[in-house]
Amino acid sequence: MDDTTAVALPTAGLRGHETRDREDDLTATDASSARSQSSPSDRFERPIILLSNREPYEHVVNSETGAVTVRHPYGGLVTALDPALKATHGVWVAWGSGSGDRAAADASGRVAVPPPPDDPMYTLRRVWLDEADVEGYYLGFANSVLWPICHLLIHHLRFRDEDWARYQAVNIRFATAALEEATRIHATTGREPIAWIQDYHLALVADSLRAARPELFIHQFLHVPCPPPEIFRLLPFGVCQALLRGLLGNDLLAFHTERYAVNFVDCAAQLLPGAVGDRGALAVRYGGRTTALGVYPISIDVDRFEAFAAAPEAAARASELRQRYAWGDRQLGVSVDRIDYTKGILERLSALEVLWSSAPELRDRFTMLIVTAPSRTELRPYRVLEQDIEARVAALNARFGTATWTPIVVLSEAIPATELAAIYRAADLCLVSSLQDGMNLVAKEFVACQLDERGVLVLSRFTGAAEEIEGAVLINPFNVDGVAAAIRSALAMPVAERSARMHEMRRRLRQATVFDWLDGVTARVASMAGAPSVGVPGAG
Ligand code: GDG
Repeated sequence: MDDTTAVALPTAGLRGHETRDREDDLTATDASSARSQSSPSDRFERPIILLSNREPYEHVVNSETGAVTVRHPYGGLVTALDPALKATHGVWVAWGSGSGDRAAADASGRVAVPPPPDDPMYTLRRVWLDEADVEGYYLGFANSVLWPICHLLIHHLRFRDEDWARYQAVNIRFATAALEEATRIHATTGREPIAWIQDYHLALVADSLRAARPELFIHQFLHVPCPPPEIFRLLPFGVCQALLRGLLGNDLLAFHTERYAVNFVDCAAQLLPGAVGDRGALAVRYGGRTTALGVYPISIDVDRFEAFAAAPEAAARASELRQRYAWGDRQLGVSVDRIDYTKGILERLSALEVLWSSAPELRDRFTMLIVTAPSRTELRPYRVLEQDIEARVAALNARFGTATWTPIVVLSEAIPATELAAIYRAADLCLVSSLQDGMNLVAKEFVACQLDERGVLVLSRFTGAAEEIEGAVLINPFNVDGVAAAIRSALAMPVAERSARMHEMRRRLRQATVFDWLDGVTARVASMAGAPSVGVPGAG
């Protein structure tokens, strides 16, 4: 989970303004719903030590005034996990990436959060990375090796020994910080904490924690897809094995879909000597222990998005957008992504080109609003993609546009989530064309904000969301003609069918929010954490 927006504390209200500056915060906004303050975290009777690459609170110094503000990246993940940490008074271990982070923390990198004027409720333990660490661990191995491998887009793979060395060193640093916190918590409370690791940046941490503290219950959630062995084995053999061993340090390793979990079983069974996989039970036995695999599709704070879309300002903004782009029988499409090659943005533009050339009657009748957020711009493929998108949009607008109609409208400045909700509400169609996507939260946000139930979700088959959501028009983004045909049929879909599909999608989404996700994960942890993992005779 990576991306961009920020909120200056104290926490803003519903219309809180956000400024974009970096990856993880893209789902950012402001106050979380009342529901997030309660329930699932109550299941954690033991304190949690959560580890993630990005931190939940970042101190930033204004270079001109010297004033320090605190940014709270309310992504779906932070919104869900911050209350769990608050309830158990746990510790969140993360990269201290803000310019004011060191000054705000003590000598060990600890700072109590949330910061004043709120009451501090848990400890943020910052891990310090220098420029070479960021280059090798984050931009290098995590985002130029694991990210493309997990998304099967291997032509973007760029493996370098020095990045791998940095990745290992930084993972050990995270593990060391977590172990210090576990020792401290145990000494002060007499309770053994639970470690919860987030995502692919920290694939080696569980193994290190396990070696140093065998009694610790460790689980990890992977937000990205898990590739099949044919792809995973493109990594150097020793690297493959180290990553698998690292992840098998977990008691519970969780994914968005069963397909990813099965892929992991296959990778371990085929590529790690001594590992025994069980596809049926979703478990891997290795080194005398069993790692259970879980399937927990992540979701969004549905109430929060609905409330944004229902706000009078959002209703006014939505009707303004419709008057501008969707008056009469005209229709408005929307897409929202970080600029990332996994999102299939160029393929989407190709499909739109086919659409407007093969169906000239749709010119001036269908406008596409594309919300794009710059991402990982330190990496060349991301900069090149940004330029390519700009050039393609300009060419398409020049080819099909008229004095009164612009086919593709791009919004690339910071968009607050409140504005995003209004855009989702106004749209007749949402186009998600990811080439691969662990889940894709945009699809769920669109459904949550469709209060008028008029829109059609056109969704890539290769998202985790497509395996969960029923009622979308599914597409294969590699088949550009097929995508164009799907858009055409979505635009022609009768109102009654659209509304029936959207109504059902909304009903189901309300039963599977991010808090249900957290509830599912915590229930499983609670049921397992009492029982240490079982030794399996004969497993290597
Ligand atoms: C990773 C996995 C998995 C985008 N532009 C703006 C904005 N966004 C928000 C969207 C959405 C989020 O960014 C993107 O979430 P996705 O799930 O679509 O994709 P990733 O960033 O790649 O997330 C993914 C996720 O982790 C969770 O596990 O679903 O598969 O790749 O929330 O709304 N938000 C605002 N302004 C923008 O301009 N406010």
